[in-house]
Amino acid sequence: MEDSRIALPIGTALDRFIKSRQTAFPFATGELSQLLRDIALSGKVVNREINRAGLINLAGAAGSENSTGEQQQNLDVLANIRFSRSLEKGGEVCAIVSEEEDEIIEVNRNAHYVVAIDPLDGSSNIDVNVSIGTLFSIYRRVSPEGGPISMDDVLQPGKDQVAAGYILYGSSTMLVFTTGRGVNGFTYDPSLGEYFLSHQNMQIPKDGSIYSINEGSYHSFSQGVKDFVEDCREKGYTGRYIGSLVADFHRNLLKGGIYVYPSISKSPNGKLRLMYECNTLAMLAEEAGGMATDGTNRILDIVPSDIHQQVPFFVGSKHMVERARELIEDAKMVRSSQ
Ligand code: AHM
Ligand code: MG
Repeated sequence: MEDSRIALPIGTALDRFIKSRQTAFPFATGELSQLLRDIALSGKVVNREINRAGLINLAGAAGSENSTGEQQQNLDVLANIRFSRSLEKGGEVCAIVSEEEDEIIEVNRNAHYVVAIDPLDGSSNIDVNVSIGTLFSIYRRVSPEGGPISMDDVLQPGKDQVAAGYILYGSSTMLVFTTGRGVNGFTYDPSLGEYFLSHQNMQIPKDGSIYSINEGSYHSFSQGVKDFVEDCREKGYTGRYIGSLVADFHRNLLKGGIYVYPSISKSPNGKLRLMYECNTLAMLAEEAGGMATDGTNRILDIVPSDIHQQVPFFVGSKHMVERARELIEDAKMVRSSQ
């Protein structure tokens, strides 16, 4: 077994990377390694289907709604099937929480891990050939294996994640993940059918100059969020909003920036889901030296009360997230003194 502290070279295959890091995983039994491999493999299958979607009539709406009442797309449904089937068959998972399912899916009672997943995020971009992504969070169950799954197994705060990551289906397909010892990115080589280490120990710049927010909702932002957007504009920052969380986050991770989905009138708690969108990226952001809050509180400290809970989300470069929090606090003080 290789020493997990030695950085592996660019070009290392994912499988070799996972194997060499296995001793550094919490509760190293090889199960978490296998779980990561299962997710990576399903990502290859989904990647293939996304690439062919226009040709095999997979684009478009499925005519059904997801857990939050949004229109499901054919590829949303398909990706959900691909990931849940492989997690079920893999045997390492006792429960799955998916954006596409109303209820918790109970799988193997003897398994140790709980997975929260958004199988395909960025629905509005699926049909128009714009980057989309898969997000996943992995927890260790707290109840004894063999027994029924309890809500305590599932509703764990993000700080208890043992691994988190995403697959970005972009101009190239990438798997980016952390097991709590730094963030590493792997680029998929479709000609070889393998992911290779391309981004070692990723660090998000502490300062950034990109802000990603849907400014079309500006009029329903709180005063603090409006002040923050104004601050970014005055500083001449660049506005970049793809509308695909994974893609917006990934760009900001590499270049420095902030992604914000605040509370707005039609979604008072924000739109994004704590368990399989915000916690996932919050763990990656913190592992890369960044920060994630709901405008006030650290995302990873929030104990979910519902599997599909939504929270306002501010994630990215540390100093930008701090600046947003400062302006939100200032606006609250002004309001309370009036
Ligand atoms: P989804 O899970 O239904 O795809 O919604 C999440 C997506 C994010 O990827 C993206 O950042 C956001 O919704 C865009 O929402 P909006 O169009 O309201 O700005
Ligand atoms: Mg989503």
